[in-house]
Parts: sequence; C-alpha cells; structure tokens
Amino acid sequence: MNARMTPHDAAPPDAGAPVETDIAIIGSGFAGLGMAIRLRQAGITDFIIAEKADSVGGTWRDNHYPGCACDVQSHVYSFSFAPNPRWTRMFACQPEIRAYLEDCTQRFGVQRHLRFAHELASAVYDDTRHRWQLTFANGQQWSARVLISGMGGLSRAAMPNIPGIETFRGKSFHSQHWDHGCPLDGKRVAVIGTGASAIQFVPQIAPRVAHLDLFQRTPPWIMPKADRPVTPLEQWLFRHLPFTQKIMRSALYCMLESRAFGFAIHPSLMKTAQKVAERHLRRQVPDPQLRATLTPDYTMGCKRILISNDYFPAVSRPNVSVTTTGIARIEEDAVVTTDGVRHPVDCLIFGTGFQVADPFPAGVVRGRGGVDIVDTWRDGAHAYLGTTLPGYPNFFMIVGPNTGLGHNSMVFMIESQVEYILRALKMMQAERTAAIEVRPQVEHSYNEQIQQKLSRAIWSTGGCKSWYLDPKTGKNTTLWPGFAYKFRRATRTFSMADYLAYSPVPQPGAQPGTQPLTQVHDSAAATSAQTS
Ligand code: N01
Repeated sequence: MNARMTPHDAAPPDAGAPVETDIAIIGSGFAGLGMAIRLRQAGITDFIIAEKADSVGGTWRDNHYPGCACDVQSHVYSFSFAPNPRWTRMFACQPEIRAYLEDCTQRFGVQRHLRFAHELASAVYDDTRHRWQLTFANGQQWSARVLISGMGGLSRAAMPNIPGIETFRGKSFHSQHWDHGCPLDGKRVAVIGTGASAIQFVPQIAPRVAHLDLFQRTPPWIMPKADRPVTPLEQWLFRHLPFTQKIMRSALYCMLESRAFGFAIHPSLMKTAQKVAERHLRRQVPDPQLRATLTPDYTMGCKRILISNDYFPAVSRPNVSVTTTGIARIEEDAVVTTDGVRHPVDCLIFGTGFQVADPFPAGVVRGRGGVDIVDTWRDGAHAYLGTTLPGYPNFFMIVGPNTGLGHNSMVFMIESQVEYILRALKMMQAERTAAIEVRPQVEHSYNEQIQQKLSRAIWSTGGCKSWYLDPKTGKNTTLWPGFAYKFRRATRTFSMADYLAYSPVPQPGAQPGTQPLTQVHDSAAATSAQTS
C-alpha cells in the first residue's frame, strides 16, 4: 500500500463527536513520523496523527522545486532505526527522501494512525478537563491528553513585503509552492533570493529560460558539494552487511560534528573553510566583477553555509544577470530596482525562505487560561530543551526553539527529542501522572544559558543578518549552540524533578478524566528516566 495513494482508507471513519485520543501528533514529516514509529515500537498505540495534506513527508513533500535535494548526506539524514541501503546518491534528491518517508510509514505500520486533510486550526488546553481540545480546518474536533507538535520550523513560506507585489500579472510562486505547469522555457524569469533553495533551482532553470534576473540581497558562502552516486558495491554492502552502513553513518556524523568547532567554539577556525569557499568561487567564476558581486562580506558560518557545484556556473551564463540593487517595487510586468531600472519579467519566483521566528500562527496554540503561544513568545521563542514550555501542560514540540543545526543532521536532533518525549510519557505512565508542566525556573535558567552562549557565537557576531535571529529582538531563537551530541546528552535523561506533576484526585463515582488534578508532591516527582 502506498502512503501517498491511499490517504483515507486506513483511517476508521470519524464520527461527528469529538475524537478522543490519548496522544495527538500534528504533522507527518521526519518529526511526526519519527515520533509515531517510536511510540509504536514502545507499545503505545493510542495516538493519531493529524496531517494537513493528503500524504506524508512534511518539508520533503511540500518542497518539490527542480533540483530540490538535501544538503546533508543521506546516510546520516535518515532515521537511525531505519537505514536505507538503497540511497542512490550521497545527497539524495527530494523524490527519494519523500519515498523513504513513505516507505517508513508502511514499514512501521503508521498509516492506520494517520488522518489526512486535517489542518490544525486551534489547539486549546482545557484547564477543567486537563486535555487539549483540537479543532481542524475541516471541522473535525479531537480531545487529547498529550499534544505533540511535529509541525516543523520551515513550513510556512515567507513572502517579501515589496510594494506592488499584488499587481504582477504574470505567473508568480514561492519555491515551496513550485508551479510545474508554469512554462519557463524561453521566458524572462526573475528570482528573488539566493538562499539554500534558490541555489538549487537556479542551475536547473537557467539553461531553459530566455533571461534570468537574479535579485541578490546578500550573497551566501558556498562550498563544493562532495556528491557522487552510491556505487552498486556500496549498496550491496549496505544491504548484506548492515554494519558497513553504520560505519558510514558514524563517519559522516563525526565529520559533520567537527564543523561545530568553527561555529561555536572558535570562529577563527572558519577562516580555513572560508579559504576553500573563496577558491571554489575563483575556480568557477572567471569574471572578477561577478566574483566580487558573489563574495560575501560577513564571516562564513554567520548564515547557513551552502554547498553547490552548479550554482556559480549557472550564474556565470550569459543569459543570467545578478542584480544587487534593492527592489523598489513590482509592476504588472516588471521588477523595478531603486535605481529606476525596469527589469521586464514574465514569471516571478520567490526563493525568499520561511517564517521561522513565529513557528505557530496567532491563535493556533493556546495553553492554560487561553494564553496564545505567540504572546508567550513575544520576546522571542523559547522552550526547555526546545520541547516543553511552562503554561502548556502535556505539550511537546519537536524541532522547537533552539534545536536547529547549521552543521549536522536535523534528524539526529529530532530523534533526541523523540526519545526524550517517549521517556516522559513512559514515566508519566509509570507514576500515574496525568499532566506535567516544565517548571518556569528550570526553563528560564536553561534559556539564559543558551542565550549566553549564543550571544558570543558566530551567528550573532559574524556581521550578518539571518533568519536564525528573531527580527524583533535579535535573539537567536532557532539554533542549538554547539555540538549535536551535547543536545543528545541533555535529552538522554528525563527528570521529573524539572516538572510540575499533576495526578487525579480520587473521587468516588467520577468518570476517568473528569476528576480534578492536584500537584504531586516534589519528592514524589524527583525521579528520572534514563535511556533504555
Ligand atoms: O530561504 P533563506 P531558503 N528582498 O531564508 C532573500 C532549509 N533548506 O528557502 O540573505 C530580497 O535561506 C534572502 O536574502 P538575505 C535550510 O535550513 C534546506 O533558501 O536575507 N531578498 C535570502 O537570500 C535553509 O537555510 C535544504 O539578505 C529577500 C533568500 O531570500 C532554509 O531551508 C534545502 C527578501 C531566502 O533564503 C531556508 O532556505 C533548501 C526581500 N524582501 C532549504 N526576503 C536542505 O537541503 C528574503 N530575501 C536540507
């Protein structure tokens, strides 16, 4: 059975009444699926996954622009518990990663838990029932004891606020909503943005279009991409001697992890890497003027370091021009720059990234007393271990604040959080705890430490403006400040002492779930669960 073809057949029909579930997971990308698989492996099956679309895959379903591929090696950008011996390249392309996630969905029996076309409209914590009341855009309602967000940090497209944008008469779309029906061959195309997405699709479309105007605000640092096909011999070894793939994964992990020295420990180490990037640029761009245009003026690592072997050759083509003058406005058939030059355009593509600083839209997640998470995060997003937040009992985030990485695989971080949540759930079950809520002081001092480290790190001191930093406060609310293994270590133990724990007050004749909760005494809560 294919997870993409059969969105509804595995799901029992929902009745009109609110669906009761112990655990609700939102999203079926790496985070949601990883959580679901590990829950099943732990024997926990009372959960449902709400997915807004009609198939699984998250970012690897939504982003399907030409050239879309992972910029982390696939042997390490995949679940540790589901190695894939069939990767065809070191850096797999989007269709292969999407197929991998669909395969995991089938292989681990997750499809029966999926409810497609369920876009979360609101999740409100009901203080009386101690449950999350979920409402979906399709009108469905769920009630869940535990809410786990796997909604991802890079799921909401960011459109630039350029005057006249709505007057454009040609085709226009964001890279995340690529319009494959839009004819680009022989057309005048404008691309706004030169980030990780644009440097992948520009080389794909440049040879097809009549002219490509690339509007660059900040040039990225770009390193050579050590990509190659995975040989049949390697695939054979991975299939028949699985430890060989484990060795490959570990070696890649260590190699990527070593890059944290430059990011977080000693930014001067970035100079060596910067020299490699400068040589890459010199080799691929013979024109000194274009080279100057493409050379960043900030320290490497301040923004995400990109990798590509075909971007510089693409922008060196005679039919491509790189414009660095700011955009004044968009007219019905042109982009007009601040120097008054009109750039006539048939099709406009926005490679302008994602709304990262505000992971949840206003009104969607509301905790105790109906407090909107957007208000809780008015001074920048924060959470304990990027996972839990005071005032939001039994709410767990995967890829929450300060869990992003610029140097290693996000799947490693996702798995760390998944295991942490699993331990929390097991301990709650063992101690008959109905609800937990991270202690405000624990969360506060954790974030103080994180922010202290981040304020000294290259992302804040490297002389650039990036989406890692909250535009309102300048705080880095997205990245984990250092080695990924340290996050794994921090999440390896779940300590109930970090949490306020609540248990039902026994009341004769009361239905389960309707008794009032009372806070469990501290000493009873001071236990911890270690990695199993
Ligand atoms: O977005 P971005 P992306 N006028 O934010 C420019 C992940 N990803 O979609 O740098 C003019 O990096 C903006 O300019 P500036 C990865 O984590 C992963 O490319 O802000 N320009 C920038 O050039 C990545 O980091 C993979 O000055 C405007 C660009 O638009 C993240 O997704 C692959 C503008 C946005 O770049 C986002 O990448 C692809 C304006 N008003 C993506 N507004 C993997 O392989 C924005 N820009 C794992």
